Amino acid sequence: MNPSDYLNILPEISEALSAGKPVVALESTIIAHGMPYPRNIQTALEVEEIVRKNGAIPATIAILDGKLCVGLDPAQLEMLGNSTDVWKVSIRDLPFVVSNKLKGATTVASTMRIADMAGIRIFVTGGIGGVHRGAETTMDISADLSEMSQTSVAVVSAGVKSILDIGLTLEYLETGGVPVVTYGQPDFPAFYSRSSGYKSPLQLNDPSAIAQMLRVKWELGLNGSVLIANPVPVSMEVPYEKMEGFIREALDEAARQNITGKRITPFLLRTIAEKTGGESLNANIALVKNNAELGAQIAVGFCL
Ligand code: PSU
Ligand code: MN
Repeated sequence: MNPSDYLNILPEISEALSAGKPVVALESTIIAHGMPYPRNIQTALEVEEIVRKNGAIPATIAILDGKLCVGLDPAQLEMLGNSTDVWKVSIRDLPFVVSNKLKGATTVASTMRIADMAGIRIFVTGGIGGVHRGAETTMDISADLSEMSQTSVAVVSAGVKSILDIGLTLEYLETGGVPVVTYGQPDFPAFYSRSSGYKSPLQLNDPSAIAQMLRVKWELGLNGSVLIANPVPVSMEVPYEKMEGFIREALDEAARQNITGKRITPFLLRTIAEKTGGESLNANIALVKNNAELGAQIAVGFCL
């Protein structure tokens, strides 16, 4: 078997790819483990619609029945978003979940890998995984970062959530040769907040300029991702200082309950959403939609 024998690409998507039309990959961990039902499904459908309105074809990626699925139908989305037995699949989980024909939601790392196999170059998410606070003792550094240094799929995110050590995450991306470009402002955004206290290494103000940079990077033979950071819309922002308190409480709670490894990110997301009484969830949904718009525009520019 070749890697491509494991792919199950919806006809609309494979036709678009062979015709050189814009396609945007979307992840499924955000649906299965990042947001509560039913807003997760509703958001996933709206995000696909936004990608279409902006001229690209959406390709939500997940693992079902031993296949790497590129593009899901509404029933499959519903199943992923409303089941309790869906695996969170990062790179190392891929062979186990595929060979045992389990249900799998893909993280940034595994979504990138599968998008690459399918030939999709632009991927939209909410936030990437990174270097966790305290990583100097836990060694908890997301496989998203190592993936970004090797796989040539650009990632549009709202920056990095401050459940992570943002400074160390930016350092790690530099070491991995991953350009970090913020759209439209000099500050690197912190997911719920437009500013993180860190300057963005790069700034570009127009989707076609971002598309051109991607083209040049890969034409130069420089493999790997580009992190495109898109600040949350002003009206939906939760200020950094306000989030910081909730994030510290969530981290303390995780330590008390001894939550580690792959469970930590979903645990923190859920706890923060509860603590902010839904305000963080509304911001999360708004920023993913905002990223879908930018990602589709970049994909359109990339295909010209
Ligand atoms: N950060 C967020 N929202 C998310 C995730 C991260 O702000 O939904 C998810 C993504 O799927 C990401 C994964 O790839 O968590 C990272 O998990 P880990 O830290 O276990 O690698
Ligand atoms: Mn981890």
